[in-house]
Amino acid sequence: MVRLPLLEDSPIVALATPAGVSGVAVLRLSGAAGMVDKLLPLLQRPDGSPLGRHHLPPRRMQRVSFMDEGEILDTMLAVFFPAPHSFTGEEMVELHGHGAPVVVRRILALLHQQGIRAAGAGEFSLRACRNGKMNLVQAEAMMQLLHSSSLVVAREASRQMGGSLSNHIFKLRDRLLEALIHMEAMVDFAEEEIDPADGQQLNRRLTEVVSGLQRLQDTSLLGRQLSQGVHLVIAGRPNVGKSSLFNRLVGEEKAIVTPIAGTTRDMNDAQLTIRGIPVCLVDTAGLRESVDMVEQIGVSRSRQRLTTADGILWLLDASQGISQEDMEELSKHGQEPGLLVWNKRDCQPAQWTPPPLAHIPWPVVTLSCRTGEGVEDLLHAIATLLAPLPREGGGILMAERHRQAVELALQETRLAQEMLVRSGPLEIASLHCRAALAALEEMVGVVSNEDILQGIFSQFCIGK
Ligand SMILES: Nc1nc2c(ncn2[C@@H]2O[C@H](COP(=O)(O)OP(=O)(O)OP(=O)(O)O)[C@@H](O)[C@H]2O)c(=O)[nH]1
Ligand SMILES: [Mg+2]
Repeated sequence: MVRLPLLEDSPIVALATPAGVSGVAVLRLSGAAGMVDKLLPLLQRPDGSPLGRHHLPPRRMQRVSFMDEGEILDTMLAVFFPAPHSFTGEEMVELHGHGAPVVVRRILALLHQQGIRAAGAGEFSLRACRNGKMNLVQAEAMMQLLHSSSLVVAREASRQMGGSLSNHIFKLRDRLLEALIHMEAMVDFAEEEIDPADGQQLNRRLTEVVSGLQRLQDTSLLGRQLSQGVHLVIAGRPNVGKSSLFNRLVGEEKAIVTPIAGTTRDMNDAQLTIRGIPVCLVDTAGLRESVDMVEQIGVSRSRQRLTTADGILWLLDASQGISQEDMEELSKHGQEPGLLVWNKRDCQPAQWTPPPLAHIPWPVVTLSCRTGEGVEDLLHAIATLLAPLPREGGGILMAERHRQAVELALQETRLAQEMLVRSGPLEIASLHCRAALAALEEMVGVVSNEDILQGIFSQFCIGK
């Protein structure tokens, strides 16, 4: 891993748009005050006169020519962002030129000759964090936004970029800090009798922190579902058309389909979005007792996968009806969110309706993977099944690092509270309080550790 220079403000440049032929290529430059003076000798005004700093009013696009040995290399638009009113908080310039890879390479080489070096991955964002333009959680949300697999994730990431999650963490940190100060004041007066009202007030403060952290921790599963996709597992007896449904929803012939029962053994999965919800769709081996060793392993893995599913699509064959085995398998999963899907609708006459199944509380959908009839209904039913996913409101823990920080802070605050309730040593309670505080501060980057910063920013794109 390339290590980023952490405490540095030397001038840097990177291409902010994707490499390759494109309509426009945007180069971003950032550095300490005076950075722009290194760039000016390479630029000219459209009338061929030299370009001075005063020709670049803040945040206004100006036409300029980028010069190479007295010749115009590219005509472009330049925008100057004086410090501290820029993305990084440093002096910045954006150059919007033509997206010609050879020209971009040459421009970069000329800038390097001027002492403006190539930026490392995430170096702009790292500087923005260091200069207080955003906190660590906001920087991670920005990365999450760039990589979001669905609109639901993108919206939550945008809210977090705006501070929805970090503001919440800061509030909890402030409460915790008040509690800690309170606690330490009590330690200082330990010889005197602790006023019960004082103890109660402290306990109330800690309870507030615990419930705030608990509410956040309760969003962990949702956050995992958002960032990795809701695990939707297609299950049922062999040959009912599970792989056919999988292929239809994924939109390609990914899984093998044959008339032979027991075709699928290895599980297949695919990432897709259904009505804006990120889904990890899983095709499994048909459930039955088998003497074939390979199939047996497939079946046992399918059963295993069913236990961790966020939602189940239980497929039945309309030409066969429901079997005793189906009923037995279904009874194990009735408590989980699921849909009962009757496939092969085309094998039945138009007026056919599925038999009522009193013991299964799941909504019923009928469709045909062969003709496509009913697939839209299924998509609608899936979206309804997964509807509890948030469409608004903020503060969902989507990153593993955030989940761990909140869990640790919660655990430590509870320990502090327990110590207080049991009238244990206040010094120990205050140590737990400090540990909780440290976890929250590390999460938002109030205190930062170089390894954490390296781990986060090295995953960013260059130019961000
Ligand atoms: N008529 C009709 N046949 C279908 C439909 N869907 C699937 N089939 C057929 O049913 C057979 C089994 O389909 P698969 O998708 O392989 O079934 P599966 O549930 O994945 O089977 P296993 O992998 O063995 O568990 C194939 O011959 C499909 O062409 C449908 O809607 N109508
Ligand atoms: Mg199959």
